Amino acid sequence: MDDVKKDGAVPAAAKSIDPAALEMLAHADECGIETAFSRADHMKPCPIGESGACCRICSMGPCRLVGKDAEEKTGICGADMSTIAARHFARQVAGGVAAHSDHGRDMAMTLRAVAKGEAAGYKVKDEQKLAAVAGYMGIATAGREVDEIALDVADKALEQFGQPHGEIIYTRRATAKRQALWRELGITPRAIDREVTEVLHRTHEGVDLDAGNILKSALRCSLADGWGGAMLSTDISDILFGTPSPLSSEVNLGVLKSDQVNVIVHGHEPTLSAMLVEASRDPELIAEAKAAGAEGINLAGICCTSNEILMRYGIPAAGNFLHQELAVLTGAVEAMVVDVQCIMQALGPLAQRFHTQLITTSPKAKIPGAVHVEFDERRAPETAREIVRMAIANYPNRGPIHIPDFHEPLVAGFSHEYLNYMQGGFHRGSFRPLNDAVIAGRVRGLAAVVGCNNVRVTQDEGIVEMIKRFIAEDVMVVVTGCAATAGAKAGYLSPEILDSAGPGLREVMEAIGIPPVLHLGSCVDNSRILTVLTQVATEGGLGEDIDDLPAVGLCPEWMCEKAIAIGTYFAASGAHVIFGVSSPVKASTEATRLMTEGWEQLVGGDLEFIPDWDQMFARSLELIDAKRAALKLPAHDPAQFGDSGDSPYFAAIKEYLAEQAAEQERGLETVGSAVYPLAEGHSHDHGAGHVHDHGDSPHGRDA
Ligand code: BF8
Ligand code: SF4
Repeated sequence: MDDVKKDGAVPAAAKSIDPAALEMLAHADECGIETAFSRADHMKPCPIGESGACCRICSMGPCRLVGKDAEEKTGICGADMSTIAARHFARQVAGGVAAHSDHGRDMAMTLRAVAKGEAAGYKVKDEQKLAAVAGYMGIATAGREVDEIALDVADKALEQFGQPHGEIIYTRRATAKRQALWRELGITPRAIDREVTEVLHRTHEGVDLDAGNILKSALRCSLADGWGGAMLSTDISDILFGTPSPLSSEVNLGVLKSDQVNVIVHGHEPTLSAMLVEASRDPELIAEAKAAGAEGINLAGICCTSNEILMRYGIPAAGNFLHQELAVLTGAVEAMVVDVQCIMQALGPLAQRFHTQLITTSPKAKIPGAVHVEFDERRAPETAREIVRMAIANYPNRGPIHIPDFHEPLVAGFSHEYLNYMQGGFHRGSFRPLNDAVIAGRVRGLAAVVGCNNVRVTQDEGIVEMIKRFIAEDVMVVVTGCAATAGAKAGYLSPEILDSAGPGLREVMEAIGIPPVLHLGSCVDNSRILTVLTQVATEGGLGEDIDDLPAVGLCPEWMCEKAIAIGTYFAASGAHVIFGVSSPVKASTEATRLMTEGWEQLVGGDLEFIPDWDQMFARSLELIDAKRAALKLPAHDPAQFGDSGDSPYFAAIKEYLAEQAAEQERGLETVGSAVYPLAEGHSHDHGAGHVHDHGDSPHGRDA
């Protein structure tokens, strides 16, 4: 993998493992159009900056510490390599926390507007989740109106950003042991904006000059994301749009339709895209699309906005981060609607070479070449309709199209509430069956495979390799973000994949009734993983805290600051975390030591960078097995279990998918259908005519 990358141009076949991407890259070459993949051939990473050895904090520099004795050198102010690397890393954490948390703030602002009756088209969709969140926040619910509670929740959420005193309230959702440890170390986050500001202050020229101390402030800052901004974002999205429960959909560029108006949503926030879901199903607009010569309106997603509306509405995913340009290259996208984060500026000039209308919607994120239609929650349904109409009007402008015929079925929509429900129902929800399976060794451990695509490594390869190898070794996998989309494109989020799971894992997944690879949502939904791990730790039998669990977190293809923030908050929460690609502190032996042994001693978790997939996987199993041994659990023995037949549950899913495929053959729209018959009150929304059997509610107990 990475050896191919060292000398510039990467052979075409090594750019991606996704056949749709390879087909589109060949098409781009034929058209003479550049993409991030081809630009990466001509833009090698700067080895000094890549390794953390460049400081550009002040204008006496930039100072670059290079050469054999680089670690003995200093910058002009005397800053040594460990300070320079740690400072840069901490600023990456602050950047990531700022991005996720500002997204969380916007969600809280929308909830506030809803509660005050000022947001047209939105409402509190999940009252049970609202009550649960009010409970975490100590807000009374008895005898109160939904909007009153929602207003208090929104205001409490907004307080978390700038409160002058106290601790971020959601840190109380961690285990008692973890809370005490954070306090003892002085890393309990106080307010979200304050932690970001403090890292920027400390890493200004001439302030904190001790790498260990700088990195400790990075830990505290990251916790303001994981147990602050991101967790609030997940919760408020669930309140407004529904807590996810499993549903089926499809993924990859083949979800674009040659005969329909294709609208792609791309970015991270679900607010406007949820309204676009409604608009794309509006009979009046569908009629207008037909009048323009199309068969209908097809909404699809890229990046985490995609995950948000996939998880709740079953809207298909056109791809992950590196698919954004490839989608435009199909020539079949009438409008690409972007909000914030992970949007390439290259989309501006690229869209102008096709008929695609690039539409920016956030005042925080404008792109040259795009039309700006600003999102305003007071008139969101009208904005969404306006955008869909722009797309319809653009349909006749289409030139030749090239849609690669690759699309995979997937099941998404696993919230921790649903996992509780699945393991015991509404009143008895728990993680007991999973904990017992880990204790017995049927499930060897748990792995979270999350994060981005990065052109410096073969697209999706590391993510898919890890998922494939983990489940074969009886390790249960949860996925989020672009990693979830990568896994889905390779077929690993389909129930069929149970056949690739090890015998112990297979038996347990059949018994519980969940697949071996669970899509938990977007990148802010990594907070769901913190909740799951905390609940597993408190369920009993696997120690007392996250650092006791046989679990690892992996981000094989990390790209941006948000990924760094996520990795750091998992480490600060006690998890062993491994990133691929390249270490941003590799130039400093001391910064590297501090983030591995140093953090392990402090918080029980750590952050390692291992670019080689084989070594990454071997290290993951080593960490999982070491935790099993420390808990005095039996060593994993795949021969001990096995030969389970298909449970009625999986037989039902397979039958369901077959039916769905048949219906699609007949031209019926079935994407987004519920996989399981669930109670009312669950999240996914398929419009009129969608009915459910009654049963237990998925909104079970919470950690
Ligand atoms: O927030 S995984 S490339 S889209 S940053 Fe961006 Fe990375 Fe994708 Fe989701 Ni997360
Ligand atoms: Fe150089 Fe120090 Fe300025 Fe950094 S802060 S650029 S190391 S002089």
